Amino acid sequence: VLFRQKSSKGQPSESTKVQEAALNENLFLVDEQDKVVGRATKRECHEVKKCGEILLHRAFSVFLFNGHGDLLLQKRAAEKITYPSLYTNSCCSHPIADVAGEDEETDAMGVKRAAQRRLGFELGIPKDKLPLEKFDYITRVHYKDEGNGQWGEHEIDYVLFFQGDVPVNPNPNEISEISYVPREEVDQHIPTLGTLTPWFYLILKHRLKLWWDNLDKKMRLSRQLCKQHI
Ligand code: DMA
Ligand code: MN
Repeated sequence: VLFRQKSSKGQPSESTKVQEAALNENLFLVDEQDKVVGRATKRECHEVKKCGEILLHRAFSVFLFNGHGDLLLQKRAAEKITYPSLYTNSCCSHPIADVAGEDEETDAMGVKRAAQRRLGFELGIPKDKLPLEKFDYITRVHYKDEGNGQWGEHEIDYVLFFQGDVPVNPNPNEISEISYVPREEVDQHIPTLGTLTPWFYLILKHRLKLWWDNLDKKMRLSRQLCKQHI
């Protein structure tokens, strides 16, 4: 455990306010073919409706490996509105409709820009250490999870790999722990982390080890949309 955030009683903490403010950001709504069909706020995109429906939106999941090929994992801060305090992959978020360039679909440039922005915000990695051409767009995963019944996810999630030795300085409003896991320790280490986020669980269960084993080969796998419901 590299650091732990102090808990504050009474007033909503600074990080709770940050999380609530972010609910007003506009995300991209997509159809099942990942065509943009509109926009909606982060709040609207994560609210589970009475019928169990959740608006389908565009997202990304970064898997950040160091030069040795160890994967950075993070524990989400307790103040995250969705999936608080769960262990997950290095960094996840959404391209934002109001940020210039995050709508660009060629070579997944929009999500790569969003990933660069969020790796700066969540993990404190300087932008110049994260050149856009070093991100590998692996595939997209369509999944839905009803979360705690109030807040859930329904996304087309772009899986991005990035390998490099980058300095990290985690933002405690977002992350309460990080660890680097070597490939050969993943099976023994991950069960010690408790419940995982559903998207990380899904990617880990189906494809992560195959992709990880081929990190050096920069293997290009099928980019067709994988559809997974858990
Ligand atoms: C959303 O991640 C994206 C996926 C793939 C679940 P998040 O909840 O960490 O988003 P944010 O950091 O923007 O709150
Ligand atoms: Mn989402």
